[in-house]
Amino acid sequence: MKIARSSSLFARARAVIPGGVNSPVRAFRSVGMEPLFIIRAQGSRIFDADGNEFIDYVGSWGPLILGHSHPRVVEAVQTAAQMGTSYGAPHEGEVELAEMICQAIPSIDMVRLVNSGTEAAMSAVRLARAFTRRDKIVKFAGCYHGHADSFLIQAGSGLLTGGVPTSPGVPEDLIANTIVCRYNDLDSVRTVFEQMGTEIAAVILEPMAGNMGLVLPDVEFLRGLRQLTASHGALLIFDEVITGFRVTYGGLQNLVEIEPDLTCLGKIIGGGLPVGAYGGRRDIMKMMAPEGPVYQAGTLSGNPLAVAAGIATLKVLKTGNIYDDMERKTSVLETRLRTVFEETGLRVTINRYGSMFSIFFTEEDVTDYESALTADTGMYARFFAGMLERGIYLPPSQFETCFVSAAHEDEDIERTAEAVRQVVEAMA
Ligand code: KE4
Repeated sequence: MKIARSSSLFARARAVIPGGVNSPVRAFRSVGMEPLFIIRAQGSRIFDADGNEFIDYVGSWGPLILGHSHPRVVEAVQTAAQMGTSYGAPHEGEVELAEMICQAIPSIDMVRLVNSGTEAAMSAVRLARAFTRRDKIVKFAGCYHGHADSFLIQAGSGLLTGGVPTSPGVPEDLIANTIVCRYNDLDSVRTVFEQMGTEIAAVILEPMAGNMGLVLPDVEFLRGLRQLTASHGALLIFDEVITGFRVTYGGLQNLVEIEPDLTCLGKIIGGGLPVGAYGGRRDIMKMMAPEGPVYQAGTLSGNPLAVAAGIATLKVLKTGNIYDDMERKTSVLETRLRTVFEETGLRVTINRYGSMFSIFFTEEDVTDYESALTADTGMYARFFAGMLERGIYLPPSQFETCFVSAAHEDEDIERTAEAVRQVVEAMA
């Protein structure tokens, strides 16, 4: 595979950008390769600087549920740009997107738009601390809520990928206010509440974890968290930055019928442009400035172009049977993958939900951080490289989630399954 252009671009990038990337997981370090520089993307395909074409299962880490350059999204952004790129003042689009989010997710009475999932999660935690007048938060090993200081403790995604789950630079007293429990282990949380329940402002989690690779929740775990937080006066925050509008037109919370107090959103609601959001109970959200005393702000929050892309994306998702079609295609892929691995004798664990899936190179069931860590990242790196050679672009990390988009055709699924067979046979 030709990589000369990407390689020279990467050399240029490393001279002026730390690690040559603007987000660590893009650096391909854990798969032992240099990253490919992408020049364009269309539907299920991405194209790199050396003319290589790939079927894309990263989808910009989740936002591109419709596939790349969806005509309705491109048109919406072009039209918005003709009227200006940013006003720094209210405009109708941000009201329309807020209304669409509130209509889709019953637990959200009010919502504030921001520019990233990180901003959404850090603002939700600040609000929870203000509302409860408590300082401690509970998170779960392997979950990732963006890079605000409070979350960079035993976090997933790029921290797990890079082998540094707790980042330097986070003050000890802040770490003391973040308690880390075990995902899908309600007893680990019950113990913490027994010891310090009156000090806990909130429990924050991905209701379906996508940053250890895909880890599905035990619904009783989720229900238990709802009861525990309610009975101790703590808030429950669902970080649905990945799952929001991915698993249904709304959140995972719609499907499990659990109402958190606050929800974080991002990715899909921006349609590939920078949008995050946090929202929830009116009595809580009213504490946010300028209505209340809790401060959060953003020059480009609710930006007209980003909001236009988000509205266009949600409008397409709301019509038709996109979710059923993605479920069908991803189910076919899962079945084909299971057959290939069984026939070749390579023992892996596959977790899938809707259009999200992960292939873990371990024989263990993967239900939490500890079991995710049993995966053989060296084997994953070999698998990743083999798939890339055959035109399939997977996440460059064992601890991320693959995404099927509405633009993936049956032919893409068949080509992917065949590539897996060839790679796995070569690995055996
Ligand atoms: P951003 O600040 O990256 O927009 O969102 C942070 C975030 C919050 N919550 C969840 C559940 C998330 O998955 C994320 C970001 N996801 C990662 C990939 N799993 C972003 C990729 C990257 O860091 O480059």
